[in-house]
Amino acid sequence: MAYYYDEPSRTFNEYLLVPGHTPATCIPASVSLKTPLVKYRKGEEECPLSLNIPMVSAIMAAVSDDNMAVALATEGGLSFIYGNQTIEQEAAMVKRVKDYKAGFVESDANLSPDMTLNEVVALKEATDHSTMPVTDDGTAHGKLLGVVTERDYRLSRMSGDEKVSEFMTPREKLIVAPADTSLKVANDIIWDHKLNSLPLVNDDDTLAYMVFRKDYDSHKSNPNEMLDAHKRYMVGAGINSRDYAERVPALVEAGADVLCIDSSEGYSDWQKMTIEWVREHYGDSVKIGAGNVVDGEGFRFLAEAGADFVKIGIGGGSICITRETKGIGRGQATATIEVAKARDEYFKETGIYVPICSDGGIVYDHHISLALAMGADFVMLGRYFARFDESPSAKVMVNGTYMKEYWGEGSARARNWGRYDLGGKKSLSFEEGVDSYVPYAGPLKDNIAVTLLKIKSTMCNCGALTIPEFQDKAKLTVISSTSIVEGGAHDVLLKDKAPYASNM
Ligand code: RVP
Repeated sequence: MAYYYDEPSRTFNEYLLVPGHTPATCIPASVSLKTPLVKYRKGEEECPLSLNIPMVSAIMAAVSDDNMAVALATEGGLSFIYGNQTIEQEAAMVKRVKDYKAGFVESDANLSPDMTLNEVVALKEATDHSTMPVTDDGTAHGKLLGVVTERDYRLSRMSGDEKVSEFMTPREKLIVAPADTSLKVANDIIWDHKLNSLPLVNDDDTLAYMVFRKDYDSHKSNPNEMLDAHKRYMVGAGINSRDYAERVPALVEAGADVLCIDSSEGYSDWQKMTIEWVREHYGDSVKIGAGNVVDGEGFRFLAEAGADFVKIGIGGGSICITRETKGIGRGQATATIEVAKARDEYFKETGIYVPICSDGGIVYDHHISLALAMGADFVMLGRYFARFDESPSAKVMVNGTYMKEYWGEGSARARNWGRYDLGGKKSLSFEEGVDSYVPYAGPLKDNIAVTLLKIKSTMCNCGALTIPEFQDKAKLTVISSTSIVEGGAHDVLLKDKAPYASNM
């Protein structure tokens, strides 16, 4: 006879935190959101890889490319580059993140000397950059011949046909520095000479990077940056349980800091075999997460198989229709609570703490706080990040409002058969995801600042300065459907329909 659970499975929206005592020392500015990403012997050793904020971006083509990875690592989180692309493409994205030197810009607005003023203006509009290096071949790494800024031309007085070579500031008048100049020294030169930018050149006078005054300032104001031992941004990468023997070496070679098997349902022998292959070839030096599961049994299976972290969630994603098409899944809150219990039991038995990640279904910022309180070490978000400038998808105007495109990995658009693989032929026979729009929300940095402040404030309401303390002290209550109504603005006529949650 089938097994029946006694309780219905619940979503985050059905829970609230009941505040605890807040000591005077407990203020958002003192809260640490540092959290483990991979397994370790808690109490005996330091976690070898921690996140500075408990947020990672989803393994999705509409969410996590190298651009998103740099933006999120800057804020203390981590992206998992999507795996539904060729091995070469994914490895190249990982490498671009690892090669990215914060503050050292590979110019994407470059001129050749025989381009015209009209072309300069068009390039400025297209890229939004007003400082443009001039190189012999018009590329970011050609021989440096000069620089054009807005101070070099006057549109009202000059003909659009005038050549760049006639009005650029030529190389001999430029202050430049060698390619291996540190960011700090580059910044000193910028200040000493009252410059806005400084070209860094190689020995043969080809252009290496540009350093801009504003970038140094922003580098200094990101204390949470996720950096590796060589001060490079950290990045994760998605893999599947089919081509791992080729994909994993390429990603490791490219510098991926952590891998994650991307599957809609991970309680399977394929995941075990993938982890075993990684252990056999790399021991513990390559970190690999697995999932997704929704109960304690699934967690234990993957923990015993050697997963470095386990991801939770089936069917809760905003673009996911797995529950409708296949009838499998579980309310995200219930799944998180049960897996957290299994994680704690496993820790008690073995001394090994396997971090867990609640993946999908985060609609409001406070859902992140709930997931953490329920025992998640970090959360994975797709829709949340898809809304920002840094996501790879197109920004489009729909009915007078800016939107970003956002589609599921199980949609016909993505055709990510690897994620839904159950053996057999390599194809996606039916859809488990949809193609959609999400409201455009601007830069990641601004949005994440608000989200983190809300999480920290909630933690203070519960008297907690760290995530483990929060998990220890949290008091959670299931709420009735009428209290959910009471929780929003009610019985008033709203003047402004703008959503009050930043995460809408
Ligand atoms: P959300 O943050 O609610 O948008 O959910 C993102 C998550 O949804 C992903 O991390 C993944 O687990 C899941 N997903 C991605 N594609 C699909 C699908 O097409 N069904 N689901």
